[in-house]
Amino acid sequence: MTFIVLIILALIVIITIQIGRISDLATKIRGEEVANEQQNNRSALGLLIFLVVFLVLCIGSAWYYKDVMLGYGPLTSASEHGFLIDSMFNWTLFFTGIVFVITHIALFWFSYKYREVRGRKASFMAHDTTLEMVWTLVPAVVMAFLVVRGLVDWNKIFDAGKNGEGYIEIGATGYQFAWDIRYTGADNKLGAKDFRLIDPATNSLGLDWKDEASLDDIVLGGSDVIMLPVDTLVKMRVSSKDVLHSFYLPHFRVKMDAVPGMPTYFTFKPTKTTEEFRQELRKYPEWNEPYDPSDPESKPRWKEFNYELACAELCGKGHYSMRRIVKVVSKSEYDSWLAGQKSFYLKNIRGTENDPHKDELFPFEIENRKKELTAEFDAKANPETALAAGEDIIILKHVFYNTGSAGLRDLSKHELDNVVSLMNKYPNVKLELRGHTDNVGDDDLNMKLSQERADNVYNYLVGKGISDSRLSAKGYGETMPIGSNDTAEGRQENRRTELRIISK
Ligand SMILES: [Cu+2]
Repeated sequence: MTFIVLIILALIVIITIQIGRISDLATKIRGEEVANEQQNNRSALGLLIFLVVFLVLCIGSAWYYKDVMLGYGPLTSASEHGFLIDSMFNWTLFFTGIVFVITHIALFWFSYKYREVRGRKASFMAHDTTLEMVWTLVPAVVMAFLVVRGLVDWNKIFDAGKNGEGYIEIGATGYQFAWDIRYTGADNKLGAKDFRLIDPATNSLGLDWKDEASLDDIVLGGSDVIMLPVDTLVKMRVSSKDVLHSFYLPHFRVKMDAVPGMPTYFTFKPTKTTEEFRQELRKYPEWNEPYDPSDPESKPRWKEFNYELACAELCGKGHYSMRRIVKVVSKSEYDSWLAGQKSFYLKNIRGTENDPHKDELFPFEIENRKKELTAEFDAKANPETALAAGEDIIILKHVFYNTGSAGLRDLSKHELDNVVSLMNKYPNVKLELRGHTDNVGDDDLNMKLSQERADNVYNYLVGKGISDSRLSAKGYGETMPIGSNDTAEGRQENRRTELRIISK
């Protein structure tokens, strides 16, 4: 193939050289002036033909490809402000289009009209005020129109939400090569973050767990679809952790640079759900072609359409992998999706050594634990239900002791107070309080520790008015493990306090 192209090129060069020689000879035969004039005429005509072909191709190709350009055909804007931006582009295209056509016609027409003709001389003009006025004022007016129009639209876009209209906030942090997408959770507030808190393994965003607003923030997994509610203003807070990225949602006409150290934002309101946009695409024949051209049986393209997020900055070799799918759904679908998400903190940080709140319980945790314990107690203390062996035991998950001692920590009182009220609810229930340890340390000391811990629970309950005839306390040391003593988790399971229902 390359060989053939080379031969063709060589032939073209040879032919050009030969034509040059022939015209040299012809010039000598006919005389230089006549030959020059003929050459000028041919060149001028050639330029005219080029002009016509060029303009027809430009306009024709723009028309041919209009359906794949944003703002035309099926790719109308899917956000409220997108129409402003599209109309700005159209105005700009309108003016620059006029200039484009006029300048090209003038350029080539002048080349034709003022080609060298024997006996014709150029006229000389020193100055023309009218001409100066026209070519200064017309562009000035057009530029002023475009700039003012752009400013007005820009302010409209960035004023969104300032009139008190509610909005949801979403954080997008770019890094090589992905986005961390963060939702606010129920408080509609993104928690504080600090680059000094960034830990690639446990806290890639550097969220500050001491800020209460961080605790319910939801961070999407790397391949999760970004969900947005339709007809709701979204304030997108954009930042970067390493190099420049650009947060680009082409269908919503949103594009904002992600700059390290400089948080930026953008507000926009999606107006069409993904499904509605697909239905619009469906009307176009090219969107009914198979999604996979090699498989005519594959779904039509419109069914496979998705809004997408792209990084619009060439940020490195994995740049392409920053693409994410964006899905716009109804408000109710969005709300139920959001309600099903667990916050990053509760999923990954709560109770670990990175948790600054590990010595406290949150009100919702106290509430949830109360419900859980009550449900278990209700089921097991019901005189009607027969309990099989082992089923008569309830583990007190929220009873905590000081390390290595039997002293009850304050946090335990929530759980124990619940036990008090449940015992009052079921006056016939009698309980054995059982203490257990793991196998670390001396057997006898473990036995003693577990007995003291059970005694302390006993004393607390009696102190709250439960009759001592309904309670007994016994330490079992390390004799009844429920998990493996070989792992930290197993040992944690084994260190526990239980209730056993003796009678009911
Ligand atoms: Cu990027």
